[in-house]
Amino acid sequence: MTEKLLDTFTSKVGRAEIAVLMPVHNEGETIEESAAEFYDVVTPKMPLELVLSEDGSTDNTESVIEELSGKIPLKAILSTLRKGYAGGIKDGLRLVRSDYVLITDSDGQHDPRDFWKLWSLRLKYDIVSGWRKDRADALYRKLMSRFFQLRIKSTFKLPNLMDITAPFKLMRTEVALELAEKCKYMSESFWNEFSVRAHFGGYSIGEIPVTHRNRADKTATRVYKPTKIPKIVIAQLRALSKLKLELNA
Ligand SMILES: Nc1nc2c(ncn2[C@@H]2O[C@H](COP(=O)(O)OP(=O)(O)O)[C@@H](O)[C@H]2O)c(=O)[nH]1
Ligand SMILES: [Mg+2]
Repeated sequence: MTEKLLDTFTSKVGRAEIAVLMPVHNEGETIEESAAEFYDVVTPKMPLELVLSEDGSTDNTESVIEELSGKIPLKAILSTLRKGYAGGIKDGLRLVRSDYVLITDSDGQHDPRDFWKLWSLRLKYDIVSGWRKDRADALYRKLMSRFFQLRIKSTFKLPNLMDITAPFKLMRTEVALELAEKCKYMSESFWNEFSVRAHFGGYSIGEIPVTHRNRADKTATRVYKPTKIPKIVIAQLRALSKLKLELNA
């Protein structure tokens, strides 16, 4: 495995109160637009620590990020080994120096302007989460997500949240680090495990409706490819049992 770190943020900007962390895998078509969109929305009001955590891409993602780091200040990890969504988030969090972090996908499905809605609630809840009221994903993907969210909520007696797996969450960086480090079972559904661990850790979660758009490159999901579904379902059910065993012990 080779890993490369890029940092044009520290010398050009230095410090910020907010970081936006994006996991990135094979997003050569989308990453420049989605990262720049966040930068353009946030930086007129305050400095932004943009952190891109890329791994395992087989397209031109790496060179797009390298070029982008010359245009806008950012930090990036580029790794030849695929770490998965959870691994990407955990490694990216270690680069964050800001007090708050928004974790969001890099495929353009979230609208950066919604960041301000979450930001305004940061003192009210430990974790502010975007609720994808009209979720722009394939039907099978939405049904699967709903099934697992219901299972998780009833198994772990979670409060009645609308969208625990929403990949658009704002919190203090120390909370993100503490919870992410504990997540080890649900590699395909990081946010399910994260929300359960947040609940068990006594952290409050508040939701606010946000826009959910089609992927900017119009192609299907990187994670939940239809051919991988049976394997993912089995892995998820196994992970759920392990988490239950650990938390009941
Ligand atoms: N670092 C990293 N990011 C990933 C990996 N797999 C997916 N992603 C990113 O995670 C985000 C969500 O992936 P996506 O396929 O859109 O999942 P979906 O929206 O849940 O269907 C995207 O920004 C991907 O680039 C991975 O193995 N490593
Ligand atoms: Mg997506």
